[in-house]
Amino acid sequence: MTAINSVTDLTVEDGIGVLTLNSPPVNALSANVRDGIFEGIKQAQADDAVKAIVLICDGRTFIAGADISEFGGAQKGASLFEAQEMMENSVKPVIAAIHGTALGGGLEVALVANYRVAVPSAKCGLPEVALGLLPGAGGTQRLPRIVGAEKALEMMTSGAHVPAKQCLEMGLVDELVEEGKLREGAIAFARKVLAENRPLKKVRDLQDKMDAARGHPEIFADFRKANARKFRGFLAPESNIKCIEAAVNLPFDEGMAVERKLFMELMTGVQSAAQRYVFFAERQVWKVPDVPEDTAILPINKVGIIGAGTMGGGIAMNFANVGIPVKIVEMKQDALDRGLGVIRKNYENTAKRGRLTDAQVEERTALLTGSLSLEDLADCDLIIEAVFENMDVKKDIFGKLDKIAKPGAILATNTSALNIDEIATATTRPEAVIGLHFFSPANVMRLLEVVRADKTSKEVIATSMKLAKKIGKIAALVGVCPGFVGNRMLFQRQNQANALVFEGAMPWDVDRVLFDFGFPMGPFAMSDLAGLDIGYRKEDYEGETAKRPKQVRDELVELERRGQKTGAGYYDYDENRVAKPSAITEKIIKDYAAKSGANQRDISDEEILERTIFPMINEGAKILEEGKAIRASDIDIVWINGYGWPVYRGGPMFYGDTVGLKKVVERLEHYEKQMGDFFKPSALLKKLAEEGKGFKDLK
Ligand code: 3H9
Repeated sequence: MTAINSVTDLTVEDGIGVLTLNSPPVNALSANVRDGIFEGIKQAQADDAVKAIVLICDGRTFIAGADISEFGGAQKGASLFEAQEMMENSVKPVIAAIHGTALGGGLEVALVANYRVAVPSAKCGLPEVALGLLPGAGGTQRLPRIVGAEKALEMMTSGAHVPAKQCLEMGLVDELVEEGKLREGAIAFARKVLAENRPLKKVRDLQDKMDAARGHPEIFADFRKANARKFRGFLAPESNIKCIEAAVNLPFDEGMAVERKLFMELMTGVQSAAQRYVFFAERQVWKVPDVPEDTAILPINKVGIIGAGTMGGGIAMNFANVGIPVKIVEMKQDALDRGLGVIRKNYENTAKRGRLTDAQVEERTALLTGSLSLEDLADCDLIIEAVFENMDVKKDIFGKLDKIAKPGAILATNTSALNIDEIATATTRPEAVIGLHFFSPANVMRLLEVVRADKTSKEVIATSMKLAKKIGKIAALVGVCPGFVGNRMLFQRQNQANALVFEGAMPWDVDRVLFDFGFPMGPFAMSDLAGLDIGYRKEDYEGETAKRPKQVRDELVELERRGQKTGAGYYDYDENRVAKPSAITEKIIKDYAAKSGANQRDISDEEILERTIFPMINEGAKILEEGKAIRASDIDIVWINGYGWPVYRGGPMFYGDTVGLKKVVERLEHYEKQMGDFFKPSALLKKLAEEGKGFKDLK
């Protein structure tokens, strides 16, 4: 064995040179790996004992792409292009041997080999689009030459990790070899190439599929049209499409020039910076500084859920989906039957769309059992309370659970607003109490706020985070405060959305500005979707129990404008649920403002954006000051995964840094002067702004 460098070695086995890369965790194309490929292939070619070369990786995966953490830094060692050229121009056949994932630059390396073999569990993909990029090492020109324009469009704009069997069918992989025997299989394949005297096939020379697509611009027009909604706001999908068009219409080298130009545009742009930041934020969020990786994890083999409503049912599905039995407790048989019925319907609907088999529907529903007695939760390892938001009711339940639950069980609440420290006082084991704040629909939404109370134990935190990962959520650990992280910041936005309407903007103006910013919908459209009567109580604003004045929303509900479900809310809806601005709503707002003495005026889009978004950034800073979130990027994860914040803007804290905290503070102070304390910048925000820093500089 010859060591090429610290991460690469070359062994020669009976005529086959095996070049092995070993750069944990994912063999990303750092300088050492690029050098290793360049030098290794060069040496293998110079070695007369080597007749063919196998490129293989140690560890969990083939090359998972360029080293994202190196982006933007000075280039050291061989460039990726130099390493690729060395492979593509090799005078001896090169075979890439793939296990784990060949992604991005990793697949682009495999694409300059003459042949590719893979184990059945391997996957290949060009996921650059998810980083706001396009494959910048020839992937946009080589992939379509193998799989054709249509499949390349799908793969590159979705970033999908395509299973090896499908890769074989598409010709992306030449042969599958036995699982666990990649090295032997790849060597045997190399021998076959030599024995059969197969040509030194170069993907760049394949032209048939490009010729077939040329003269069919409708392939691209149709694809753009079909995906317009999905791609809205993102720059990278369109650039990926343009590169595939170039592959079809231009000679290889000219296509490469188009790829380079568009890659550099994306790479230096703010969207890709945001999406790369989110990539690392999603991995960072799992790390809890004071809860070490080796903290004991409690076994969770059975889950109990209290409440079979929409929330309880959705939560239950998460566990059944991964094979964990769930017992659901309700107070009344009909509510229990209804809840279990809704879950079954949900599964059946998924099966109808082909995403579950009938057998899976049966397996999952069989894991769910109902009960009318809390005592039946005695053998559960985790119990999640998901009843309505009332402190007395919750404390009563936790007091009872304390007596019923087995020692070591985790007692969780799904509250979105109540003080979990107070709930924990109802038990004699506050260390077992934690918040698991799921977002509706709980079986769909990716976010889970794991809420740590004062006395929650490290084991309970570590177990909750691990379990979140198991059920496919992305979990952010947050502290107890009103609304926790997500809703606390939402209150700020909602406050200003309502204020703006009071001052002269219409709901559709506010919604349009936030939609154009990149949210899937604005706050008023969202209210119409959820139902304006959620939490509505006439006694809150009328009679002796009144605790606030009557608002626009109350008037709308009184007129039976309860949102989409009644065909009208803030908006009017046609039979296809298409929203139109409503003259009735406008009149209610104008009358309300006149009665309250509001001086309505024209409000610019810029003001709408600043007044809805900047107070959120300010609140995020307060959350950090108070230690209710571990890092600014955790807050961004909450907003991207729980509230539809556009990922290409990186989350509210990243956006604050993009705008510049100096400007954010200036604008907040401007509004503070006009409208008071609501806009007062937090001490942390002011300090960072004064020092010319951003949230990214916080340690
Ligand atoms: C590209 O290739 C551009 C080229 O077209 C052109 C250039 C000219 N770089 O996800 P995990 C780290 S763009 C640096 O938890 P898993 C990750 O941060 C790239 N670091 O593991 C984590 O670190 P830590 C296109 C990376 O088993 C650790 O590895 N490629 C990279 O759940 C483990 O990661 C991609 O977009 C990287 N490329 O999943 C693929 N990848 O432990 C990105 C990972 O300190 N990667 N790390 O937190 C993935 O999708 C997943 O990591 C993978 C493994 C599926 C490979």
